[in-house]
Amino acid sequence: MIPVVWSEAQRLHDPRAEIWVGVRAPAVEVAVRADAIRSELERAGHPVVAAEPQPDDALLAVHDRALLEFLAGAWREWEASGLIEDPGQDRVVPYFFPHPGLLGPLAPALPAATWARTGAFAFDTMTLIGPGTWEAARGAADAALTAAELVLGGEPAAYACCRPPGHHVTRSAYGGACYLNNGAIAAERLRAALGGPVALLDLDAHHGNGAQSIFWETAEVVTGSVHVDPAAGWFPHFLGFAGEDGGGANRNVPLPPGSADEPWLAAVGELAAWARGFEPRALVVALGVDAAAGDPESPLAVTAAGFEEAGRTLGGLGLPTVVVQEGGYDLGAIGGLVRAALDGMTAARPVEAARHE
Ligand code: SP5
Ligand code: ZN
Repeated sequence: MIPVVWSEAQRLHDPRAEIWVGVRAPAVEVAVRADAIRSELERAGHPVVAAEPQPDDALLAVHDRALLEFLAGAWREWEASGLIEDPGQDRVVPYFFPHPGLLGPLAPALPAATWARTGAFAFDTMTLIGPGTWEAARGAADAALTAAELVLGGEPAAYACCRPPGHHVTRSAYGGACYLNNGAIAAERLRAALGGPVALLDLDAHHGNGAQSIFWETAEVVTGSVHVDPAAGWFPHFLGFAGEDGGGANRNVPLPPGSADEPWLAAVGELAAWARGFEPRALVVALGVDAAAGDPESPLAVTAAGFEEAGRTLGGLGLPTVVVQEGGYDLGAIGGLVRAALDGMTAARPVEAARHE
C-alpha cells in the first residue's frame, strides 16, 4: 500500500476567499479537502506517515529567495500595516503589478508600500495569504520532500497529501491557489539524488505552468501536462498551449471542455510514452483530480475508472514514483478519485530495481 505523507500544518491555511473579477467569493481550496482525502485513503488501508521538516535549500533549488522571504513575512507585514482595519482587508492581496508593458526594459524595484509589494510576487488576485498560509505551504513542501525521501529509501511509490497545492508557482511568482511548487521541489530532490532525467507529469485539470516554467528547456526534469484548453477560456489563460515545447523538454496536451475518459486517457498515454523516451530515473505525478466529472472548477468529465486507468498507465512506466496532490474541489468525490489513481499505480518500482534494469 502506497504510504500517505501528511502534514498537520496544512490545516493552518484558511484563505477564506478568492477575489475574481474584483468580487470576493468563498474559497474552494479548503482544509477539509485534505481531510476527505486522508480519511478515504486510511479507510482503504494506506499507512499515514508524518511529514518531516526539511531544509530551506530544497525550496531554494526551485524558488527565488525573494519569493520565499515575501511569503514567509507577508502576513506579519500586512497585519502590522493596519490594512486589516483600514480599508478592512483581512487577507494579503495584490492590487498593482509590474507588468512588462509598464516597465519596458526597466527592472522592477521592490515597492516600499506593503499594499503594493504583493504585486511583485502574485500573478492573480485569487490566491490570498492569511495567518497560517506560510506554515501550511511549508508543511506541504515538507510532505512532498518526505515522499521523495521515502522513494529514495526504497518505496516504489509515495503519495504526499499536499495542501495548499503547488503546480501554478514559478521560480519567482505565486498564484492559482498555490504558494510553493511541491511537485517541482520533489522532482528536483529526486534529480539531485538519482541524476536526471526525472519526469514530472501533471494530471490536474489546469495547466502545470509552474513546472513548465521552472524546468523550461532543461531535459534534466522533463515536464508534461494534460489540461483543459486555455484557448477555450480556462485558467491559466496565458499558458498551456500545445506549441510550448521548451526546446523539446516540455509537452502540453490541451483538451476541449467536456472531454471525458477516452481523450483524456489518450493524452495521459501520449505523455507517458513521450516521457519514457527520455529514459527517466524517477517520476513525479502532479495529481489534481479536478478533471473529474462533477468538479466545480473544471469542465472535463473524467471518471474514477479513468483515474484508476491513468494510474495504471503512469505506474506502468515502472519508475520510483512520487505523487503530490494538486487540485480537486468536489469534496464528496476527491477521496475516491485519489484512491482510484493510487490503486492503479501497482507497477511502480523501487529505486534499486529501476536502476538495475
Ligand atoms: C490547483 C488548482 O487547481 N488551481 C486552480 C486555480 C484556478 N482557479 C480558476 C478560477 C477561475 C474563476 N472561478 C470563478 C468562480 C468564483 N468562485
Ligand atoms: Zn486545477
